[in-house]
Amino acid sequence: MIDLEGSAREAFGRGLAELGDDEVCRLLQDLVRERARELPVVRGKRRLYYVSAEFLIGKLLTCNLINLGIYDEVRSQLAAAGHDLARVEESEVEPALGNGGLGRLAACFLDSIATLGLPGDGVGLNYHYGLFRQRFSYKQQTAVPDEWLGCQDVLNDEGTGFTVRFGGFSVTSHLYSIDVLGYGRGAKDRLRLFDLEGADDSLVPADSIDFDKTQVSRNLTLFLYPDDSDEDGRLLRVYQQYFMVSNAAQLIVAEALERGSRLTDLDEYAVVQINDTHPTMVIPELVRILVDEHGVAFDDAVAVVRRMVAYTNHTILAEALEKWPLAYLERVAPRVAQIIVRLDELAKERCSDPEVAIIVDGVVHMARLAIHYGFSVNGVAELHTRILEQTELHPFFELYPERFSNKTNGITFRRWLMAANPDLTDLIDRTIGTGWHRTADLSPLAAHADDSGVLEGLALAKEGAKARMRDFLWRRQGVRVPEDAIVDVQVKRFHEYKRQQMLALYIIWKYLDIKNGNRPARPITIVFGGKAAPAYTIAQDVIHLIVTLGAWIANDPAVAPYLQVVMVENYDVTAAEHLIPAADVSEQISLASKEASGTSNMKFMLNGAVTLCTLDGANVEIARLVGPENIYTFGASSEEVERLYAEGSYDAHALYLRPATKLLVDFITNPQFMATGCPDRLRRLHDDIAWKDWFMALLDLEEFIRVKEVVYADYEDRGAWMRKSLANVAAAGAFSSDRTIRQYNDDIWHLVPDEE
Ligand code: 475
Repeated sequence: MIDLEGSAREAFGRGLAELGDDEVCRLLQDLVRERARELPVVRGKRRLYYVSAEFLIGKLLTCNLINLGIYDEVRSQLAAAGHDLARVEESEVEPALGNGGLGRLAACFLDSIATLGLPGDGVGLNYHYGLFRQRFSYKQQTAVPDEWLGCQDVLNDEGTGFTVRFGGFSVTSHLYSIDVLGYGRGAKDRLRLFDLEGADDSLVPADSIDFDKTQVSRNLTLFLYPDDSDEDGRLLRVYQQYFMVSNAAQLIVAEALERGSRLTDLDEYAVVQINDTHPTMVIPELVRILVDEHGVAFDDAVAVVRRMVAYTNHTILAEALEKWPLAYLERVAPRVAQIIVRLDELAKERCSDPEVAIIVDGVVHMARLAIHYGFSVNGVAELHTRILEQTELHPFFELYPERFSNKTNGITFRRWLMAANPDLTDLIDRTIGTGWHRTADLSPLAAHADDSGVLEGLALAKEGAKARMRDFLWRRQGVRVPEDAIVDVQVKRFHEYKRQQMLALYIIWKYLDIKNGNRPARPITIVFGGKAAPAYTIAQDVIHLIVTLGAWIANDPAVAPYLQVVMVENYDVTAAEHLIPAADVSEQISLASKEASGTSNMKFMLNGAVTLCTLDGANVEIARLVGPENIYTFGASSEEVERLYAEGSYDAHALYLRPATKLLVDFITNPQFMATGCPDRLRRLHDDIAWKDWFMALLDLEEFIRVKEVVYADYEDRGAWMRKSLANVAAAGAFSSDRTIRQYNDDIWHLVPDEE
């Protein structure tokens, strides 16, 4: 029984109706924390440690209420006292412990691991300022510290920590945790976050993310991905990584010993999933601990570690595949560097092909270390895994074919449907019952394709979600979106391969078309959201172009009623939860072969948006599941793109010179337009597209424009559009992260679920 009224009086001496939203929020957080504290940790001899530099968990309140099974009851008690849970949740601060796809994936995975009753914890760092907070100033991104930690007390103090020895000095860690509640489970897992004892927030100025990067023993856990454009920054990242994995490895060994491991059998007690290459040093660190601290023979230590570490690759972009100078590792963790050198020698004995060497010219290839000394390598969508096997990691696939597998990404339906889209959730419950809450099977919806009641319900749910989005955009940044607008959304990190610049060129085309008197059937609102790495100039330029275009169009009374461009400031999980349910069109327009999977594509589909995409990443699987009539695809195939790169035959300038294309690209440097923005940025971006266009936006632009016009025209046949929308929801079950986690467990982890 929940008695919010009683708790309100006890805690605040006032009735529930008299509390402010922030007070209600604290009341509910206490309620959740108390319930969570009572739950035992999921048991199991063999435990998973999901080690990741990022966990982009988002606000926790609503999802925790859902997982505890008290959401409906709480919502109705609040409603009776005049409170709206969505408003209450606004006072919750969102932890910024992640950056992009791989961090959000880790968060969805934790939810599913707990829901399936698997003994497994996330392990990472407790960044005081997380990733930077994005602000726009003069239509450009500025990065400021995000003080999430000071705002709320979401962390449990585990009361322990370890010593981490760096070359020349040592530090102490402190372990905190956040309870991870599975859906309807009587036990919990945890996200375990290590902090630096003595981390010094005063190193960080109020309005800038520049700080003294050399003060390692005071700054280790201040920021996620501190600027690495200079040597101090790169060294700091290595220090951070070693701090993370040394703590993880010490935790793993300590807990295994507690459960009775003799350490030569450590793999029976622990399995480590390393989320991209950032935690790769956990391999030599485990070896070090076993050998130096527990007297295990070197070969035995290597053998057992090899049986317990698995690696997930999230990208084929060369610049994201980490390589560190051996000299850095020697400075940060000399003994670990020594072990890596030995591991490299052993690998070279096995295979002398320089393409698989761990150390090449004094540089350590982290992915190669992870593949030689782990038992599993996986990609995150079918196409991505095929590219890893056939191209990017081909020599490794030849060497160890049995280690490779695909695990197509997934998303948790608790957050991305049940919490984010209550109207659609209600409609689905009314239409096919609630079995899908557990099974994620939405396929029975397909039988309702001609049920006008369901299609109307779907349209109404979309209207409700759009109203919430409008309210959100108005309150977050004072933007008004027209009520009858078609909502077209591209949200993700800014990167040239994701081709936000191509959508910007479409906007220019549409702007000119409207200027020519071709008015769209209804207002079009194109929404962007995402951050660009502070050192990534061209990505910042693209953001600048989009913000400048948005203002330019808003100031043109001939076009503004028909076309709107919104760049959401500081895109985060909360923004995603408002934008994705409201979207009609999901933009997934990366250059084929470059997007490993994508996960927003799955969230949009689940919420009834129709996808406009290249055949890249998981889009390929979405297209196969929904069928060609329920998706819009365009653009060069991944084979074609790979061929163009291999031949070096892509000629951006020739494409630019086609008059229709030149008109659009040159708009960027139109003097009047340039005068409303930063001319240097716009000129640089223009020249980059006209001469380099490394990710081939111009290659697919014409077809993209054509298909977009078809999409908008099709939207006007409301019945046909809602059938497409329904078909997408009905096929989304394949992308539940519960499915993904079952596959990880069946093929890689082999954990025994805790039966309650
Ligand atoms: C892919 N982040 C998505 C998602 O699998 C995919 C890399 C290096 C340094 C810092 N961050 C990174 C990524 O590579 C990343 O987030 N990759 C993304 O992982 C989950 O769905 O296609 O781009």
